[in-house]
Amino acid sequence: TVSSSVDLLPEVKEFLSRDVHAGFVGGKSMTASNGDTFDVLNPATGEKIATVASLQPDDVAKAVDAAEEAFRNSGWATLQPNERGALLHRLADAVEAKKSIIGQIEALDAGKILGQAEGDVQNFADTMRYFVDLAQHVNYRNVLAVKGHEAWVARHPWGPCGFIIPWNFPFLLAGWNLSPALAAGNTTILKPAEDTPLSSLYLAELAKEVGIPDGVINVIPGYGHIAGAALTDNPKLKRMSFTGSPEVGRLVAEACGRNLTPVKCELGGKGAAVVFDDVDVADTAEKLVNAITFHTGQVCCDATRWLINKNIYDEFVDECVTRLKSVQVGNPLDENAQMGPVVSAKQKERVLSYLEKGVSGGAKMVLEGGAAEVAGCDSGFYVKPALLAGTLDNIAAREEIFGPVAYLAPFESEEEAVQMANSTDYGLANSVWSADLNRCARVAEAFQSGNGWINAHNVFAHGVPYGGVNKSGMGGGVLSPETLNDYLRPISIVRPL
Ligand code: TXE
Repeated sequence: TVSSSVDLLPEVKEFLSRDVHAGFVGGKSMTASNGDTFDVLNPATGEKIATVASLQPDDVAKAVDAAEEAFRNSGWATLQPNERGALLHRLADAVEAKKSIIGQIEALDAGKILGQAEGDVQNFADTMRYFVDLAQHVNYRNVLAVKGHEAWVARHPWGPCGFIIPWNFPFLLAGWNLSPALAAGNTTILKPAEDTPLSSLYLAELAKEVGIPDGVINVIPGYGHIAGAALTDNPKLKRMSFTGSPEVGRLVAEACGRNLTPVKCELGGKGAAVVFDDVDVADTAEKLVNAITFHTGQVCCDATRWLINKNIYDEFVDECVTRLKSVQVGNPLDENAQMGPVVSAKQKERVLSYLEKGVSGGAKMVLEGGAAEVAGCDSGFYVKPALLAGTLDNIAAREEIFGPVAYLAPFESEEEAVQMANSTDYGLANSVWSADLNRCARVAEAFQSGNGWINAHNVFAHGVPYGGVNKSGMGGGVLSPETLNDYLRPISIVRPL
């Protein structure tokens, strides 16, 4: 009944046909100690596509023990970087070779447009290769010139590292998080989000197939407050990395603080796009519309506050409205779909409630959003793009909505625009749009955020750190040489001569 122009691959059907998708610990599948499971739905149709083991605290403890055991005894941590790299390159190659399979699993599980899901799979492979290659060039014995002493800094992997990731980029974030830790020789425990555990479970099996030792990559599906909390509380973890909401980030950081476990948090955002009056209005409107509809606006670094110079405000808004109205909402497996559903009924509710709260708080509805109907997908979690306008103290301009909703506000001067962009507790990514590149550079550096983009939004490159400040995160971000360094434990060795 579902309007889908793509047939599921036999491997995907086979994968989904399992009775229970177990966790993967120490190279073996693991069901919950108490037998609990949870259902995974296809956001496009609301239909159940898998039953997944809901791992319990005692199961999580076993996963951390398995990672610790593998760190000590599997030989993984003591391989030379090139030997470890050869195995990880095999994993990256296998992921790339299975791009259409993993892409379909991800599209079904996360409600992601198929081409975008495949892009995430490719990004996983590219990220793993980037960190593996970088790890060949680390100075693992950095000799220091100290008068009267022989001294050096040696760098070793830490041990078992924990990762908790969200549902918006499940496979890509598995790659961004695991790659530096693995390339540096650590062992890992990954807790995927309960909405989207399937691609991580597929990955764990693939890792075993290519010869990554058992216990190096453990995947523990489960609820955040059960499996996630048990992982964060585990004192045997040497490092923790969390990606998700600020509310849960705080809980994770508190638990890690109690154990003095170093923690990296990548949290939400409320990014601004500052648009000056010398831009090509149609081109800029198109790019911002593409950014806010990409993965249905469930992107933490999105521009969700569009600050527009008052001279072009009306023209810009008209351009955006026309474009947003023509966005084709549909099943992610339908080749004509430009924007898929949001991830869950809960997320759909959240998006719709923010539209209501925004309007009752005084915002003007410039383009009415609301629930969207998609033929053949009556129970899917679809919403339409929406535009609100008003002052920035409105709740819809302050809080992260995580849907295809942008909030518009006019500005008069550069100074005012910067002040408006920075008037948020978040600090992940902002962009500035102008033909005057000196002005762009000035404004971008005045942003209080981890990332500032010029005449573009959502630009990533391996080597450029990506991460937030303030309520958007802590711990230095991801994707850069510094990230690899985070996963290496320094020890200073000194001998008086
Ligand atoms: O995230 P949660 P939710 C924002 C976005 C979204 C909102 C809510 O605004 O609408 O958060 O999403 C695990 N201890 N972002 O509720 O709960 C959970 O199982 C340990 C932005 O889904 O933060 C999942 O694996 N772990 C964000 C992960 O945390 C716990 C992406 C994220 O879930 C836990 C996602 C606990 N007590 C949401 N409770 C971004 N920055 O991209 C939950 N988890």
